Amino acid sequence: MKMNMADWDIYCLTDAGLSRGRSTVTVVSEMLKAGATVIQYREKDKKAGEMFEECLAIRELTRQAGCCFIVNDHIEIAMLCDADGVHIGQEDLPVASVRQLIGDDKIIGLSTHSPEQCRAAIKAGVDYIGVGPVFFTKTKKDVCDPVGFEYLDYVVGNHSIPFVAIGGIKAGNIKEVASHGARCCALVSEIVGADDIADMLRGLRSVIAEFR
Ligand code: 3NM
Repeated sequence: MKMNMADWDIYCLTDAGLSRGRSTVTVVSEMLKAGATVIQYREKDKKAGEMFEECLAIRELTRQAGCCFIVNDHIEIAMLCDADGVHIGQEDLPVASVRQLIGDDKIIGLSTHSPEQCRAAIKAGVDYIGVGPVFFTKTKKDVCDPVGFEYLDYVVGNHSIPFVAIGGIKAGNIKEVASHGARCCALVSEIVGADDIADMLRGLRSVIAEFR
């Protein structure tokens, strides 16, 4: 069965390069301590074997915690570890082909950066979209310039598809993003780079809770 996306508040992502020496599984355990509702495995510099081993461990932990588990880019790893879904970008395989592989019971998320991409994503049948980058970010290579609040406001005002605001979101600006209508925000560096990951995530979740 497809996992419920309605309880997503903070969308957590892994990034070993920004985790200050902590292992990806340790980082995920800290996120789960704070009640993470969704975690995406996103590792750009690891070999498939290592990613597969980590995803198997994370699948076990997230299943025990009732947390949704999404794998970035690697459809084969998502399928092999029985993740709840995959997240893909504009230049990856077409959504219809990804759907053919993973089936109707799994979640497909797609990064979008413009109204045109939003409309195309909805037409293609994705389950949720990423909306960003809201602010400048160094975390994602080759991402377009920030879309500011203009694109976010467009999605909020015109569509009902679940979406995740992303890009440069921090403890200091998340309230502003939520006030524009985002009920789920994705943060990479602010969470994995925090001194106390669980504490940071608890604080971020409490901001979103004020808007629900
Ligand atoms: N996707 P941080 S921006 C993974 O706009 C990702 O699609 C983006 O990292 C998009 O929270 C981004 O450290 C990186 O800015 C977000």
